[in-house]
Amino acid sequence: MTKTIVRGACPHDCPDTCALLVTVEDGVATEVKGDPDHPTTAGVLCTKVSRYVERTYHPDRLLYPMRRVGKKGEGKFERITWEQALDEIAHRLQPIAARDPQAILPYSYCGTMGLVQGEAMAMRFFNTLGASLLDRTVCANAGATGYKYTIGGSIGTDTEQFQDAKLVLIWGGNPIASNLHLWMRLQEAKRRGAKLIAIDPYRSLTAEKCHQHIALMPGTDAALALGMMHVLVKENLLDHDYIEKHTFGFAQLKDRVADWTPERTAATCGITVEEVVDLARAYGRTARAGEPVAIRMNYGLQRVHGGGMAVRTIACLPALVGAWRHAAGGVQLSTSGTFPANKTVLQRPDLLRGKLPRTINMNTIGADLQRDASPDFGPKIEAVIVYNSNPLAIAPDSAQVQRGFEREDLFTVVLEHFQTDTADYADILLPATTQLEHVDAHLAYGHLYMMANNAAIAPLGESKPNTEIFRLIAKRMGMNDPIFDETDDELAAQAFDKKHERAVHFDWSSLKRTGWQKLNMPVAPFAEGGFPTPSGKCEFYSASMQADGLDPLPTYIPNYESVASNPELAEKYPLAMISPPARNFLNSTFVNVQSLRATEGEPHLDIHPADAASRGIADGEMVRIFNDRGAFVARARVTAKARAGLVVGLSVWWKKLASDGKNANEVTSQRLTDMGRAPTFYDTLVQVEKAAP
Ligand SMILES: Nc1nc2c(c(=O)[nH]1)N[C@H]1C(S)=C(S)[C@@H](COP(=O)(O)OP(=O)(O)OC[C@H]3O[C@@H](n4cnc5c(=O)[nH]c(N)nc54)[C@H](O)[C@@H]3O)O[C@H]1N2
Ligand SMILES: Nc1nc2c(c(=O)[nH]1)N[C@H]1C(S)=C(S)[C@@H](COP(=O)(O)OP(=O)(O)OC[C@H]3O[C@@H](n4cnc5c(=O)[nH]c(N)nc54)[C@H](O)[C@@H]3O)O[C@H]1N2
Ligand code: SF4
Ligand SMILES: [Mo]
Repeated sequence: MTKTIVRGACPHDCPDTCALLVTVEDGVATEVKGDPDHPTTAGVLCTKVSRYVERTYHPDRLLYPMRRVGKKGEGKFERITWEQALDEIAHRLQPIAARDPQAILPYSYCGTMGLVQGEAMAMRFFNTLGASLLDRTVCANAGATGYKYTIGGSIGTDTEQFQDAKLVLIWGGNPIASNLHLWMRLQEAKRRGAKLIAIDPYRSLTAEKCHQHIALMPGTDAALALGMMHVLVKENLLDHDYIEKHTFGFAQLKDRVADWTPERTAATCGITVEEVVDLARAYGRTARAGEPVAIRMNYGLQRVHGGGMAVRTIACLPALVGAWRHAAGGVQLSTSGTFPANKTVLQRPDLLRGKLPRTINMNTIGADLQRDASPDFGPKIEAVIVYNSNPLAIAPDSAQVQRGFEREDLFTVVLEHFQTDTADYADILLPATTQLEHVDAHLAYGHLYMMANNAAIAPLGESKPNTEIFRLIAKRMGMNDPIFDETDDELAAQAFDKKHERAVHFDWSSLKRTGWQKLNMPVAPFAEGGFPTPSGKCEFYSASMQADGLDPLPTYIPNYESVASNPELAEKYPLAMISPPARNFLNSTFVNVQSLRATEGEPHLDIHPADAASRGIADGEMVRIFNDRGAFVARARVTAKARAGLVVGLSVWWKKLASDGKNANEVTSQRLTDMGRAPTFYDTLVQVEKAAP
């Protein structure tokens, strides 16, 4: 028997990007473990990826190319050869491309975060074709845009420093479920005497374990930050020296927060005046005492109308109290902007040769698939190629998405590991390799290590890496440019820009051996200012925002669906619904892994005892959650974890594995955020009633 250990990287859309050690015995992967030597992984994996072997050898893995034989959505397929699959794809795409290649749309997101298996070969193909561009904004773009206005880029406090913070605000994040390795640091901080405060409408697994939990209404975070600033100014809990040297627009900010009294703030957020004042004092006084105060802001708070503005506003707080002076102070939203990833070299936008195809926003796919050709929209979408994503489950306003994919005249190709909800709508379904079967290079959005993934085992069945599938389609369509001959290792070797000071030491062959290598980065990025904004300062006032038609100062933007902005709607649908990630799923990935689904059980809806009582709903009963867009059923958990006025449906379930064939996205909307063209999953009003038996 031969037994080897292969170094890998977790490919999932998770900030932690763990370093993996894969045990391979006689060509079969038998165990996936976390690398004990990698500083953030520290030998620990989440429950999901601990089951990666189960997922990889799952009896339902797609192993052969398939052609649809049933109706769209029915899920009936017949096996075909790769030759037949490629011929059919080329045969269907070529005439469309000849008329107008913009009628062809890629639809992809972060099923894998790999720089190679993500968009490298795929975008070379779509750029050569001149296909529609996809705005890949389903997740983080409101927050990233807001953060950029204030700080200048996705750069923040290093995860490896958080254990030394004395106060940590966990703001719109649930690290026990979605950022486990930061939680491990926060546990250490707690042992060293730090106070942890969760700011979250829901008593999440994390909020339960913090010293304090402030349960504000969804979408009111900017108001809370403005109220905090009001108290910081009034009680002079400020670092005037830092403000003077490293910030821009303090005088205007001071005016702006003047009328954000604790009373107004508390009323807006649905919390108490004491909670506002005490939070500001804890933050300001800890900082004044010379101790590090850190904020872990996460994406949960930016999936609402004013999500970008909320992040931009919260990002002002550390500079006001001088928190950036400490390595363990400041704020982290994402570290992805620290990486000099070479996306232009990998994806080759120059292949568009000066053309600028129209852009389709992935959040409005439901509506856009149903649009006819028009001067402002461009051609009707005639073909979609889906990879690394499951839009039927994850995109908002699911009934519309389904209607779009049902179109008989739409040609759909899906590259997948499994027959997902989306795969059921494919005309041609192609088997893709998993992370154990292909090579990739990774950045992270929760730490500062460049990561390598080696192939541990041979591809199962006839599955192929995304790269290889796009190489083959490109060639079958007559694209002979040598850029389609580059191997995955050649692509990975170009993943980071060696000319950039942070990555001068990047070398693919050594990275493959060691698995991970830290970027060159100062330990406290903004201790001496140096913000990558236009002014070089932390921008309380942003001229760029003004130029972009936004309020240049922090402000509060109410949810689209709230009493404040739409009282009539709120009367009909009085409950705010959020659908954040379940611990044992990763978006819709892993829902079909039996052991993980068994832990989650079935779709639940957490509802406050008062809201349940007034509807005659008892714990454990099936309920129907609905609004004008649609409805789905779930089993009620009557619990004060959901604050009054809020219901929570942990997500993202595969629809076909739910009793009614639906999930939470039946009720979410296609409206976009204030900035960043991002979705508003958590800006949703619903009504709940007992389900008909
Ligand atoms: N186990 C697991 N881990 C994951 C994922 C997963 O699906 N499962 N998904 C991954 C991905 S793609 C992402 S983007 C991240 C997301 O991870 P996070 O950024 O942590 O985001 P969410 O889980 O969306 O929300 C976190 C918390 O925000 C709260 N929240 C919702 N609305 C608001 C609000 O308006 N204000 C405030 N303050 N809080 C609010 C929710 O109740 C939830 O507890 O996690 C990644 N990690
Ligand atoms: N209601 C609600 N909806 C949400 C969210 C929410 O909190 N609530 N969260 C949103 C967020 S933050 C995000 S990021 C999106 C995530 O949406 P998606 O990025 O679509 O994520 P997944 O649902 O995990 O689907 C990824 C698919 O890619 C496949 N895949 C993985 N690796 C590969 C590969 O190498 N090749 C190929 N071809 N396929 C592969 C997996 O099998 C999986 O089916 O969902 C969003 N939708
Ligand atoms: S999903 Fe996140 S926590 Fe789990 S192994 Fe991957 S990177 Fe680590
Ligand atoms: Mo995400």
